[in-house]
Amino acid sequence: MQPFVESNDVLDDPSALRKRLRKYGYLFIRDLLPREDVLNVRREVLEICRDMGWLREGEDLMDGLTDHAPIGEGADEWKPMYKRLQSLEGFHKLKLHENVRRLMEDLFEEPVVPLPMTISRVAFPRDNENGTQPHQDWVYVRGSMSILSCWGALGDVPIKVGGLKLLSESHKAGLLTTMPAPGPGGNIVAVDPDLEWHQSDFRAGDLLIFLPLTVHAAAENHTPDRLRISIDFRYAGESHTISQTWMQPHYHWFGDEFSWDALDKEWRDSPTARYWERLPNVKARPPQKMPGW
Ligand SMILES: O=C(O)CCC(=O)C(=O)O
Repeated sequence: MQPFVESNDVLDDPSALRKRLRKYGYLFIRDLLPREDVLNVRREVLEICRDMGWLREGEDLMDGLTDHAPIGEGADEWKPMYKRLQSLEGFHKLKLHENVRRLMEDLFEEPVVPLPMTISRVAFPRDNENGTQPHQDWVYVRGSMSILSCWGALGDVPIKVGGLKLLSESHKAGLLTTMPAPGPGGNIVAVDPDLEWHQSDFRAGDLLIFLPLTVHAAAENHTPDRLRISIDFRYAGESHTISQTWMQPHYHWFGDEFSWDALDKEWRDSPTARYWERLPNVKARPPQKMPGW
């Protein structure tokens, strides 16, 4: 395991940033988002977890300590937590921060569109076999092969708590065959043993940006009691096609509870709500079918 190659040194050099992205299949930028904004969202998510009875009583809320049996994504007990989480304006607003937008414009060399669907994982300890398995995002995201994924920890996530690990240079192998697997996404790809996994401690505000063919996975949580909470979202250049599916909230397939009408009720008048309707060029199209799917 190698640490991520940090790219803060070339943050002001768009062509060097693009070169790094092409070489490794990812960029790791420290402190791209304001730490306080990320920690505020962490606090709100942990308040929801506390209300659900998931946290160990008598502990500091921000430590996110649990003694609850693992609850898997999509389970009945998980749904009310996730509906409240997806209703947080601050959660959806993080991806719109100008630091992210500016970086994306440098990478795409044109105005950009943040994809509305924004994902959070609230992953329990003692549940590593159900973590996200090695996969490529394009299988889920579709649309342009250049759409960039961004992953950030909602809080400080040292290596022992897991975070995200990524197979450096794996995008150079093209689109890989998937097999069914447990955990979010439900698929796994074979990992090239000649390539190296990269992983580092994440601090609140750091962002890992990667190509849709870069293989990545949840790293194991080696603690007995720490929740690992994250955000992931995607960006496209405005001339790139986005799958219509990604204009919807995450888990919209669960029905009206997970529609924008249900989720943004409290902040409908804010600039965060339906921002994509005010963008001049959004190329949302029905998702392509994949051969064999
Ligand atoms: O956080 C996770 O467990 C998975 C996130 C992921 O795979 C992604 O951002 O594409």
